Amino acid sequence: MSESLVLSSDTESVRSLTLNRPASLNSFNAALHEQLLQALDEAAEEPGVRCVVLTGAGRAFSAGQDLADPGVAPASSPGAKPPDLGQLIDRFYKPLVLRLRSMPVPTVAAVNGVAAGAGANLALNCDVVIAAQSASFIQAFGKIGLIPDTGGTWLLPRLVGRARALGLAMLGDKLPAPDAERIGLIWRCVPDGELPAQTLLLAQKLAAMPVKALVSTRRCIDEAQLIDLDQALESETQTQRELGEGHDYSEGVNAFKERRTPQFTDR
Ligand code: T3D
Repeated sequence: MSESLVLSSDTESVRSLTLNRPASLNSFNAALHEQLLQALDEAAEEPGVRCVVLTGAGRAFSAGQDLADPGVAPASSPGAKPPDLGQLIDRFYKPLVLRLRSMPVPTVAAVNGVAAGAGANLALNCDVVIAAQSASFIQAFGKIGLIPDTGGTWLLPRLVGRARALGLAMLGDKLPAPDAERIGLIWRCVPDGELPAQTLLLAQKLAAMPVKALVSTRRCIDEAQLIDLDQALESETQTQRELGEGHDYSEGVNAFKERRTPQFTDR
């Protein structure tokens, strides 16, 4: 039987998903897309999972679209039928981004090496991005005549502002992880050898927190980029009302008063 393209392992309530096509730098073909989407669906449905970590096997996080996939081969001669890249995005990349951004638990990208094209934007769609010091981010799309997809045009200016978004996307230069941290593209970078342990610490910390509130925080912050202040205040009111009725709010306040560690369970 062929080896799974997405390796899954649990440490307590943290589920780690590892992209596993190291020979082609974990680039995405249809099978990897299908397996990753299924793995994310399973994690979302499993009540015991309270944080999901995405990482890559081998020396890369992901080099984005598998450019050797016959399905994306450019027209071989004038007049030959070109590939429908829009269909590819509709079928695979769009559902992947929407799945990630609607996960009912926090998501962490542990960027272990180069993250290029859709691979970079896959990582940047996670709630918290931690990277090894030797990792890098490349908006490689422009070099092959494309625009940043996988949510890149939406994400990049929100993360680093228009000037840096355009610089990264138009030039397609390799951005080392320490610079990615400096300009606010990612949360932080850590020495290479510390990435697994630091990732687990971070993920376990998130998993022990009131994850329903954290996921609501993601939603409200994303929404607030699109609405005016009145609407954002209203969204905060509604969300806080709902969270105030939950178990985690009582547990958090009671634990504070009783000077004990809270046990959060809402999802
Ligand atoms: O196009 C569409 O279908 C629409 C969707 C677009 C989404 C996208 O993601 S577009 C962007 C696609 N990705 C890229 O353009 C990145 C291409 N790769 C690179 O630029 C470089 O490989 C890296 C900068 C990522 C790493 O460079 P380096 O020197 O460390 O490694 P390498 O030697 O280039 O690659 C190692 C192997 O991985 C090599 O195979 P080999 O020779 O050992 O058999 C290389 O061909 C393979 N590889 C790397 N990236 C891809 C890939 N194979 C298929 N697809 C790749 N994207």
